[in-house]
Amino acid sequence: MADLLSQLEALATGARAAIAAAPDEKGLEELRVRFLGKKGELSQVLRGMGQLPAGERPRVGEVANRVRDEVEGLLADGKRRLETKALEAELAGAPIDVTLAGRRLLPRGHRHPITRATEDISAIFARLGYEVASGPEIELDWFNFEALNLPPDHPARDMQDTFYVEESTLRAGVKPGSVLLRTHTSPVQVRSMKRLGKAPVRIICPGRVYRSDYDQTHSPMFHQVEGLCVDEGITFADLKGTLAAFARAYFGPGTRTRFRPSYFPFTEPSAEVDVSCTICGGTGRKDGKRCGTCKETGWLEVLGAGMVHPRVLENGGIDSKRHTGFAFGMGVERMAMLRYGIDDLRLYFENDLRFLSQF
Ligand code: 2NM
Repeated sequence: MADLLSQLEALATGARAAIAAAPDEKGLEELRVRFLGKKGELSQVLRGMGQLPAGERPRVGEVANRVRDEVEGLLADGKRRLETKALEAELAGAPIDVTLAGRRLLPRGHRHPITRATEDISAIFARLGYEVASGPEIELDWFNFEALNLPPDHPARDMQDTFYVEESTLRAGVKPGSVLLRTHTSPVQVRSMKRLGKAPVRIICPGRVYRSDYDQTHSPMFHQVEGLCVDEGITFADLKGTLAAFARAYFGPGTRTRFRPSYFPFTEPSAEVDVSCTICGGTGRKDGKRCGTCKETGWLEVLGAGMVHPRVLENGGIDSKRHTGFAFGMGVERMAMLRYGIDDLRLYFENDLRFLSQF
């Protein structure tokens, strides 16, 4: 028995010294195997217990358990000590520069061309002092039509052309046919005028709009940017100067503009605005052939505009005897097509990465 007890004592002494001297966690693991492993020193000693008289075994077992507990404790302490040491060494060493550029180019996402065009257009007007305004896509008939001087029998108000929110889904008390998906972003301008309650107003309203129309050149949802400028003494000359400056900023410095008389219920007078063709430069000919983009006319229609009808100003809470203003609107799908040479509306909604990755 004395023999086994002294072996256990020697094992404990050896383990204390070895664990204290272990250089790293790997060395510590080797020591665990050496002392406590299945074929380790402790197992070796315990195998000798079989030769002992039964009465002496409990005493040896007791000491063996104490030694195993001690060695396990030393190994755990040693692990904590080495972890702390490694961390301190790392902290004392060269710092990690988290601002360094990556070593590999990671694939990045892209803005959708519609987003990009919307942001580019808004940024140009932001430089001219306009603020971006937004409002609900589910709108009241009053803001979408009534306030904009569209008579009740106007074709745009027809079920054929506008998506109305079904009566059964409306809250109690809401008049049937009075809630719809906005058909333009003009209601945002009426809301903005009312909220501001005074001139000057300079806002740009980008967003989704909805019309019941679906074919090669129409999507039931599309994007618009509309703008509004109201102050004392605003004239048609301000409208022309602003939109000509916008066209040059968006399509390039050589871009010319042309204003043709038109009609909108919410503006008087009204105009359609053309820009010189971005493909053929306004010549109507491209590479000796007829320019297909402008159909050889040299002009592209890109904007609608006009002086805001006094009734619309009054509906927005603006005194139309003191103030005048101009407004304009454009379709973002078309603006992006002309800028990036996109020839098919469906590309915007197919989400084909071969298309999207180009922006
Ligand atoms: C257009 C064309 C002409 C327009 C008018 C207004 C408002 F709310 F101020 F009356 N906003 N936008 C307008 C005028 C829009 O889009 C082709």
